[in-house]
Amino acid sequence: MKTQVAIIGAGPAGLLLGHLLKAEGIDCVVVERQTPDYVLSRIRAGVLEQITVSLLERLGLDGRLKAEGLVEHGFNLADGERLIRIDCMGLTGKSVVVYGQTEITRDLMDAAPSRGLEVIYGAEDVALHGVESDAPAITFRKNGAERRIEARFIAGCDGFHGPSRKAIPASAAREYERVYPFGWLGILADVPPCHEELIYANHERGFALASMRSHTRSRYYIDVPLTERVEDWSDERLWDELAVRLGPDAAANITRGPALEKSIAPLRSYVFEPMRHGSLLLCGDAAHIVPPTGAKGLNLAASDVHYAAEALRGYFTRADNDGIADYSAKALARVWKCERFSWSLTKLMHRFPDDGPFERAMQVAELDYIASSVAAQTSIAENYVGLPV
Ligand code: FAS
Ligand code: PHB
Repeated sequence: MKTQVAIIGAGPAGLLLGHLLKAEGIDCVVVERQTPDYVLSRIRAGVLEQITVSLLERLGLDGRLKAEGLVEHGFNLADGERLIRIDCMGLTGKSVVVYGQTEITRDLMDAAPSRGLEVIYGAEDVALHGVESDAPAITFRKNGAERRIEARFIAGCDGFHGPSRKAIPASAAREYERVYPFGWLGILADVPPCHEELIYANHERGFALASMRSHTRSRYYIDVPLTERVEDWSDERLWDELAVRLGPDAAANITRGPALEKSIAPLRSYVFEPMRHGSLLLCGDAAHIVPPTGAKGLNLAASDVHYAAEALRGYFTRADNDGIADYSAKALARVWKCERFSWSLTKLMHRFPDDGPFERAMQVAELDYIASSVAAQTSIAENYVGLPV
């Protein structure tokens, strides 16, 4: 089989890139290890920046997003005594949209057949070949049969654990990583949110986040030591802890209900450079991971895909190779700014095991400063709604 771009991974990055390329008449195929149901079962991001919304608008795939997404003009930081509201709309003129990653993936998945985007699910042992040549290929097994796809480019959209990054020789790569000493225990429940906007809380017992998926479905998180197991946390124990950490005002509005999903996600900051090697471009979690504190993971995947689609469009429609040559530097410039924001907000809102009184005093002072400074709030707001692409 021959195509112009072989895409590995049918998460948001791979599906979004596939649709953008098809819309430009560029031939591509998406190859995914899991089944559609498995991909949709993963509960992840919830907050969309304008770049993500605009890509779905451009594809005409924003119907459900517009109907069901919650436009949020601000969010809140809680320090155990008060809510500090960050007025994103007032400070930046922009908002965010609360709409689950699962729903975006579903919209992209459902539209693929009618738009001629081929997605091959259940592909086993995907391997990359000849990424340093102009004629790379991927091989895989499907229903026991060996398959090979030859392409001009490979887009590695296969997440943190996929094979694409590993196809770049260590001698050409640089990695940066920080693993955090805690994970996020998340619960999804069909209960109304406790507040109309997100609340990120730094309580003496630890971090909590009150988020949502709709007016009737909520998503909450607390940070837990890496030794914790999800079976150690009954729904009741988790609702009790959320009520304490989010503070009495939010707690008074918490509606409890059975978990539809409950899981612990590890947190890390990670960047892999370069994001292009020969004919291989990396997009999304295949190249970088952020702690979810800044709600950047999914949105960075979207900006990578925006840059990659522009570069590939230039190559295939104008024989312009500059976009391909500039892709890595351009994508990494935004990646690093988002890594900084996600790391700094994680540092501000979590209690680290090695923190002493001084580190706690710095957090109190920074939250105090944010509460009293329009400049500080504007900086947070412009990062949260999404830096320019
Ligand atoms: P994805 O990981 O979503 O997709 C990669 C795809 O490649 C998967 O479907 C996978 O099955 C496939 N794949 C992997 N190996 C393969 C192989 N060998 N062959 C073929 N296919 C292969 N971000 C936020 O903004 N907020 C959050 O709250 C949040 N929570 C998260 C919780 C968890 C547990 C994780 C892991 C991530 C979370 N993220 C969050 C980040 C997340 O939303 C990612 O940024 C987003 O999924 C990135 O999308 P992709 O780059 O498409 O990677
Ligand atoms: C979510 O709703 O899952 C969510 C929202 C904001 C974050 C992280 C996760 O920063």
